[in-house]
Amino acid sequence: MAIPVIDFSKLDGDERAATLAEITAGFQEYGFFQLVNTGIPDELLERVKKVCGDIYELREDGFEESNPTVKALARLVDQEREELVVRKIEDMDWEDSFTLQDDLPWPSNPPAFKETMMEYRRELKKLAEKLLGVMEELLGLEEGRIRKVFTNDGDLEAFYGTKVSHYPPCPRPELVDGLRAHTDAGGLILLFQDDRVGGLQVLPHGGDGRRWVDVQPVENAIVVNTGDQIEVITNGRYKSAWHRILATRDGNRRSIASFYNPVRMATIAPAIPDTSGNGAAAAYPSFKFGDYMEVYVKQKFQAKEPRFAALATK
Ligand SMILES: O=C(O)CCC(=O)C(=O)O
Repeated sequence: MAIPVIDFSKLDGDERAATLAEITAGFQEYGFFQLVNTGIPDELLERVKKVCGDIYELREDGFEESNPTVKALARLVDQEREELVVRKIEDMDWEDSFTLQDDLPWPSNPPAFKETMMEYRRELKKLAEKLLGVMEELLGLEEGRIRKVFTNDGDLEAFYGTKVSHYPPCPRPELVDGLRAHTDAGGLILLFQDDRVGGLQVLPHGGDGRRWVDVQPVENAIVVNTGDQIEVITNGRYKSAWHRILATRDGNRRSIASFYNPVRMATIAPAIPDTSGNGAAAAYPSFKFGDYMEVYVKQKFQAKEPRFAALATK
């Protein structure tokens, strides 16, 4: 089972219907797919790789010297030398990351970082909005319906954040994950991952629920996945998928994840009828996204169903 790679440029041509069918399968059967020919200039993507590589060079010493996970792993390896029993680290991740939002301060070094990433974020936001439109069409919702939910009926701009991460080489990848398995909390996630260093794995909906599938690096592709809020809005039709990042011994994996989410005060509720045939058992609650996030931050690496249940009883 391989994660689909879809040529997004075909959406605007004779192969629109076939492309829509591929996107439907991506959302429903896998929860993840990759888009190529998105319209984002390769030249911009090359600059993004360069400035993100440069910024990590400035952060690298800090990661090695003071990252808590690096320290925890070093302690574990010491214990192993003393022949004590050691167990995999289950409460930390082997990653270096920071977040970009238009209204928060940005790193000023390297000088080209801010300008390049602002340009990149504008492109990704356009792509996210186009994809939400595609999703509305596929679900038979009126145009702009999901955006209306995300913006609290047009009161505010949808939340849009970008997480810049590196997963540096890890001496003992069997003792810690790059990022532990989770589903994403929000709406639509667009990920620009490393061209060469893999590590992202998904549990596809159409699989046996146990076998992790690699999201293979594809040059200049954008990986798409959906979060828990899209699962509720689509009444379970587009479920958020479990994914994780394996730590690797060699290579420093870069990933830039853009999150297009509802605002915290947005009311999230199913927008289409339940077609699962499971009746009441499949019903999702209605809640404020901010309330969901309060539960999510404490339970990110646990199953999502208790989170939905917690919101149902509020
Ligand atoms: O780094 C990645 O490729 C994915 C990151 C991710 O899943 C997350 O930050 O929630």
